[in-house]
Amino acid sequence: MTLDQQCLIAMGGNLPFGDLDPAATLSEALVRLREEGAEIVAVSRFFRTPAFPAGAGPDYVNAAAVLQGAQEPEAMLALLHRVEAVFGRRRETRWGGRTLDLDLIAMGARILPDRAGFEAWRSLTPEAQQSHAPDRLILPHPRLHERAFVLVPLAEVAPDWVHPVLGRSVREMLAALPEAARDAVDPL
Ligand code: A4P
Ligand code: MG
Repeated sequence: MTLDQQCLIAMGGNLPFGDLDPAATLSEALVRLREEGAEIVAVSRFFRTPAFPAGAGPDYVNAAAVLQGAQEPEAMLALLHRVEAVFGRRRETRWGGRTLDLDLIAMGARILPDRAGFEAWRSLTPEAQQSHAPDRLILPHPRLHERAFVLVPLAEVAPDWVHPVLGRSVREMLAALPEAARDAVDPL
């Protein structure tokens, strides 16, 4: 697999879907992704993580996976959205509780829409982040480098992936986070 085809996804959920608790939903979502043709090459362990922002509902279960990304990024995001919908995902509040969130974290070294567009999303204030959701695909995911609930699982499956704008590997981005944030991410 060339670097540019390495497709990284983050998975999360903190609300039950029918009989499925969030960990079961994540497992079933992986089955469904395979059925829909995704080639999953690695999956991290599942982790229990405190909801962000603090107090925003029950703990999450988070994980990360590497997919073989022969598709265009937009097609991959559409697939992720289809699978979210199968597991009851509703979009009500930004950062609100959810049965399943599948985010496209990166596709190799691609930067979308372009460096300036990425930087504009990356540098939003926390308030603007909460009230503005992008209406198009941003890659890499503009918050990945700040989040232990993304980086801890990602470090198990893609420790050496290098952020094409920040120039740091997953391992390095994770090491830069406060120890308390890393320690709050607990394997199930
Ligand atoms: N969009 C643009 N770029 C991307 C991308 N790279 N990946 C668009 C996924 N989606 C992308 O996303 C909002 C819009 O961003 C969509 O139109 C999509 O096409 P969304 O999934 O509808 O809404 P969201 O999930 O609220 O946004 P997002 O960005 O996925 O939320 P976050 O920032 O990931 O936060 N706490 C813990 N502990 N664990 C979590 O997993 N997740 C969130 C969601 C909040 N708190 C959490 C967790
Ligand atoms: Mg999402």
